[in-house]
Amino acid sequence: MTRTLVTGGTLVSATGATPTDVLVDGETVAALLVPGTGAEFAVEQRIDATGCYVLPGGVDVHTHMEMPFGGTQASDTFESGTRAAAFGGTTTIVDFAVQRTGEDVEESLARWHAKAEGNCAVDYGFHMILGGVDETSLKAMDTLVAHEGISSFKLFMAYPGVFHSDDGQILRAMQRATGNGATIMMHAENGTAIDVLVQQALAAGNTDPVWHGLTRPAALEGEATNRAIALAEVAGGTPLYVVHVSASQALERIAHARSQGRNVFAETCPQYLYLTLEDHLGAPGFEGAKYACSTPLRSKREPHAADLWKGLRTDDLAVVSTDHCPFCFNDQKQLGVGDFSKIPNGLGLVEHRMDLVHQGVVDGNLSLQRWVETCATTPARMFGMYPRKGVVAPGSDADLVVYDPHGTTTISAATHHMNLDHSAFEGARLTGQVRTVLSRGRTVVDRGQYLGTKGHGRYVRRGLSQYLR
Ligand code: DUC
Ligand code: ZN
Ligand code: ZN
Repeated sequence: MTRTLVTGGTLVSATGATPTDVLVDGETVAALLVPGTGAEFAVEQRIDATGCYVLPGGVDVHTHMEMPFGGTQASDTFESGTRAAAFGGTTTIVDFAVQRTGEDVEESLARWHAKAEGNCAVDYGFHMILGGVDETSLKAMDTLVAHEGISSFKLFMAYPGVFHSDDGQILRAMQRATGNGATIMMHAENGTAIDVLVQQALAAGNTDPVWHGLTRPAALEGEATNRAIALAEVAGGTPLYVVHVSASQALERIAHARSQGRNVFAETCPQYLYLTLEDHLGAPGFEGAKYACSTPLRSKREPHAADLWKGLRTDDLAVVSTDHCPFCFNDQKQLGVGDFSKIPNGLGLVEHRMDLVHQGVVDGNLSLQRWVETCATTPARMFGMYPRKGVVAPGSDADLVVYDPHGTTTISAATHHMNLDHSAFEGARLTGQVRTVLSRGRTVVDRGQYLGTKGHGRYVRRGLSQYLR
């Protein structure tokens, strides 16, 4: 068992930033020490973190590794995606196992375990997508919560004919979750109305990628979010977590519910904080396809991004995840040439979330503590992994990031580690740099070198949300 002493750094947590040395024994944190007082400990490894932050490893609770979607499959495997996550300072992902209508939930989960087991560089958990809500899948929810370490289920108000659940199905799943304590994660967009707008746009000859966004208006994200909140109330106060919030209208409904004390939570993703409908999805030619994700990028003429940063400050948005769902431009995004509705939806960002949100700290949009809270501590608490994950404290898993706040990270497809032939943030120059990453005490990344191994990452059995009020 390796003992490691991390010295000279400033430990940043959700509550503060204090010069602290960290003693790691084997896979866990053994002690937090007054700087310079660790000489008595015999250690095999010393990490000099002078001038750097020391943070809990990032927790990305929304990824889709090798997910079959849009007529193809997300291009990162669990192996490549978790390695890329490690490079970016994320040491835990929670991915989505998928059950489709007619499929058995437990068999679907077993398929996802088979994809991930023995392949991951960092630890991983699963949420379950319920693509078919019926008596059998409802019963399976109880089993997954009680025995499989899965305490959150994603439902879709979008994608009719693929993942969509109608309001009755949503209500029934929420009622079940109220009974077993699970959280319902909601993709809140009115998919039925969106499908009409998509057909109308295509019939009018509007086929470019920007129409992906124009046919998914913010009002329909707001409407669906409001409906999900109402259904959760009717279902007895089911914990509701709205995923990938991009629109002010949705955030407003979430903030209102929260002001009433409801267990309504939400995440946003870096793409919605920085990229826009006009400049990215609306890029000339077919270039915009690189930015097609759902919910879509929003207009820079409206205050969505500023509202999202504000929501992160006030905790109306509790988490930043990535919705990492990468598709290569060649062959995959190009399925949508001449028909925007056939562009596989998704961006690849698992490697860059910590840096992109840190840039928000540099720009004055977020405090240092809130960076750690939204990217590590709250996601761990929200999805039942705390204090094993999300905090550097005695007994916690030794998932640590040594982060140089004065370093520079330049994002490029030429240098990133995701299995993706382009980057949504190509050329972005960010202040801050991941220097060293430990996953359960093992150094997996150091100064740009990968030192981890496939299969080091273990399945994390999760409990119920620890963020309810
Ligand atoms: N949105 C995406 O952009 N990709 C995967 C699924 C989703 O809901
Ligand atoms: Zn979604
Ligand atoms: Zn998603």
